[in-house]
Amino acid sequence: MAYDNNNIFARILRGEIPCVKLFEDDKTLAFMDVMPQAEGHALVISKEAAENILDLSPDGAAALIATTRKIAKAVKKGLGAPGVMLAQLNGAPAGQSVFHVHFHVIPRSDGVDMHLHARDMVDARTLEPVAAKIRGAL
Ligand code: DGP
Repeated sequence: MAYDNNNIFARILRGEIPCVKLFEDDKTLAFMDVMPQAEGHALVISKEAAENILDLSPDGAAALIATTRKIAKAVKKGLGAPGVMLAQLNGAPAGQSVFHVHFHVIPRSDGVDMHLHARDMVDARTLEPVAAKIRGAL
């Protein structure tokens, strides 16, 4: 499948759709997931036009991992998360629903189940106070 320039994350990168931003550098962007599977669920995307990690350049993959690690540390510290889950889905059969390469960073705690993947959208305004805590720990 060819990369679709109008996928939702490409539109966020172009500033056509808002996001609750956490961090940005020349190769990556991190922001809050609007369909969080847990409070503090963040996404880290590459600025390369790549559908999945298999299409991403080695340099782009290295940058994506570096930022994912940075955000995971901030989620752990800023939210006091005992565990942090990283997920990265390649292709619809693997559960990918937005076809622009990204990592999920999901805080986890004992005995707290995750919500279903990409199911329920929250009001973006509710994400800002959580994002502020993550930013504060970067
Ligand atoms: P995946 O299924 O791995 O491609 O995950 C895509 C994630 O993107 C999913 O958790 C829901 C989230 N998502 C979908 N649309 C938007 C959006 O417009 N803004 C934000 N911030 N997240 C989105």
